[in-house]
Amino acid sequence: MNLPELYHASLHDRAEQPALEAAASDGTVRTFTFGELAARRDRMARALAARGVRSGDRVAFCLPNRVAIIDLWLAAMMMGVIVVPINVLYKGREIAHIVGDARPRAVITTAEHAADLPPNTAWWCVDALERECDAMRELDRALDAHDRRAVVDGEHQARVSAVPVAEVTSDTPAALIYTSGTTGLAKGAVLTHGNFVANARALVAAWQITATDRYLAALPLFHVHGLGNGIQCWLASGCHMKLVARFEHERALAWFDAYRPTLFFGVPTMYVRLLDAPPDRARTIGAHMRLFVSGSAPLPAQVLEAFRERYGHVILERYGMTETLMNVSNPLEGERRAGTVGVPLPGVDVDIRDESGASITNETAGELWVRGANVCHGYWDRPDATAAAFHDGWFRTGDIGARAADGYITLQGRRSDLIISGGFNIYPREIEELLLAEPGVREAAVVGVADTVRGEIPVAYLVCDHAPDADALTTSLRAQIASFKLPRAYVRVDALPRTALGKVQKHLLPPYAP
Ligand code: MCA
Ligand code: AMP
Repeated sequence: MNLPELYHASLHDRAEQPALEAAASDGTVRTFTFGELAARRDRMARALAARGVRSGDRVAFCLPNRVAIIDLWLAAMMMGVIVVPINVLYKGREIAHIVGDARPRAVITTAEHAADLPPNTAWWCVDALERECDAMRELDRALDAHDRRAVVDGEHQARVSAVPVAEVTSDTPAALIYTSGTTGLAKGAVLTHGNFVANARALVAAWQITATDRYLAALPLFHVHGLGNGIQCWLASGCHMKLVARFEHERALAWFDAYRPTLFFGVPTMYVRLLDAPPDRARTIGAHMRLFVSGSAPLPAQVLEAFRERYGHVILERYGMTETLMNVSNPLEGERRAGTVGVPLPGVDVDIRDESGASITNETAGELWVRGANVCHGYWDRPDATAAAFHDGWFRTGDIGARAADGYITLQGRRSDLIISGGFNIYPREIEELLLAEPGVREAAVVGVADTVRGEIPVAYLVCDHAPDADALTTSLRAQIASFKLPRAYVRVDALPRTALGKVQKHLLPPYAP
C-alpha cells in the first residue's frame, strides 16, 4: 500500500469532517475539513509541477510547523516526490551538508530562515507559494462560475493545469530524513511509502487511535516523531488534529484547556514542563485525555510517577529511530512498565545480539537488531553506510538493551556517544571539531551531562592555552550550529584521559558540577 491509499478514507470518505485546527496563511486560527486539505494538496501539487518538480525529485522544507508542510507532504506523496525535512534550528553549515547530499530542487522556507541557507541554495518562499495556491483557489472558483473553456487562455493555462499524479508503490521513497552517525556527518535515511504505512498501521492499532480522537500536535514536523507518528496516525485514523508552530511550555496548558485533546505525543522534556501545572488544572486536563505517549529519549521513572500523580495517567513510552520508525512500545492495555520501552510492535522483530552478532536468549544486554516493514531500505547515496548497518535483512540500531523473561525491553545505552537534549540529537564529534578550530583550543571532548529538564546537556572539556572564554566560544559556535548543540559549560583540563591507543576515555573526565 502507498500513502495516498492509506489517506483515502480520511481525505475523501470524510471530506466534510473537520480535520485540522491551525493558523491559516493570514495568521488566524481556523479549522480545515479533510476535503479542504485534499483541495489544498491538489493546488500545492500544481504549484510544484509549475515549478518543474517531477516524480523522483527531492523537495526540502525548513519551517516551523504550519499547514504548508501538510500541503507539501500530501502533494509530494501523490506526485512521487521525496520530501527532505530540515531542522528549523539548523544553521548554514548543517543545512549545506543536507542540501549538498540530497540535492533537492529547492528548499521551501521563510524569508527569515532563507538567510541561514548556504549561498547559492535554490529556495522557494513558503508565503509566496501559499499566496499562489490561494490565487489558484480564487481562479478555480471564478472558472467554476463561468464556462471554464471560454476563459482558459495562455496565461491561465498553468493555473488550471491538471493535478499531477504519479505511479507510487510501497517501495517508492517518501522522505529522506537526515540522522547522524558517530562521525557527526548526517546520512539520509530513505524512508518509503511502505515504511510509513507499516508504522502508521501498527501505531493506530496498538494505541487504538480512532476518528473520535483529538490529537494535539506540538512536536516539530521535521523529525519522525512528529512527522512519522503524529501526522501519519492523524491521517490514517481520520481523527482531529490541532497543529501549533512549536511546543511553548508557557502556552501548553492553555492549549490543553481550550482544545481538550484526547491524545498527545511528546518528548520527555515536554512532560517535565507539563509537571509545572497546578494540580487541579492537571487533573481537569487528565480527565479528558485518553493517552500520553513519550519517546525520542529516555523517560525517567520519576517523571512517569510524578506525571501519574498529577494527571492521573501513566505515560506510554515507546522506542524508535529515524531509520526504523517505531519498533517497541509499552501496551495500551496491560502494564506500562516504568524504565522500559515495552515489547516489539506487531510486525517488528527485535533480536538482541552480542558483539559477535549471535542472538542473546537470556536477560543479558546486547545490541538491538530490528527487522520489519517499518525499517528503511538504506541511506541515500551511501552504499558503504547501508552495508555497515544492515546484516541479512536486520538493521543494527546501535542501541544497547536487555529483554526480561516476560518480553519487556529496557534500553541501557548506545554504542555511540550520542547526546539527546530535549529530544534533539547531538553528536559530540561535530562540536569537538568546531571547538578544535577555535584559537588556543588544543584538545576537546564533549559529553552529555544529566539535566532534569532536557535529559542531557552538552558540556565541553578543553585543553587550551588560556582559560576558555565561554562567551566568545558561544558566539562563534552559535553562528555555526543549532542552539540546542551549544555546550552549556566549558571545563578546562590539563589533558584528556586517553587509552594507550590514544582514544579519549570520556568516562574518566572529572565530573561536571555546575
Ligand atoms: C526548541 N527551540 C525551538 C524549537 N524547539 N525553536 C523553534 N522551533 C522549535 N521546534 C529552541 C528555542 O528557541 C530555544 O532556543 C531552545 O530551543 C529551548 O527552548 P525552550 O522554549 O526553553 O524549550 P523547552 O521548554 O526546553 O522545550 C524544548 C522542546 C524542544 C520544545 C522540548 O527540545 C523540542 O521540540 N524537542 C522535540 C525534538 C523532537 O521532535 N525529537 C524527535 C526526533 P535558544 O536556546 O536559542 O533560546 S525523532 C527521534 O528521536 C526518534 C525517531 C523517536 O524515537 O522519536
Ligand atoms: P534519531 O537518531 O533521531 O533517529 O534518534 C533515535 C534514537 O533515539 C534511538 O536510537 C534511541 O537511542 C533514542 N530513543 C528513541 N526513543 C527512546 C526511548 N523511549 N528511550 C530511550 N531512547 C530512545
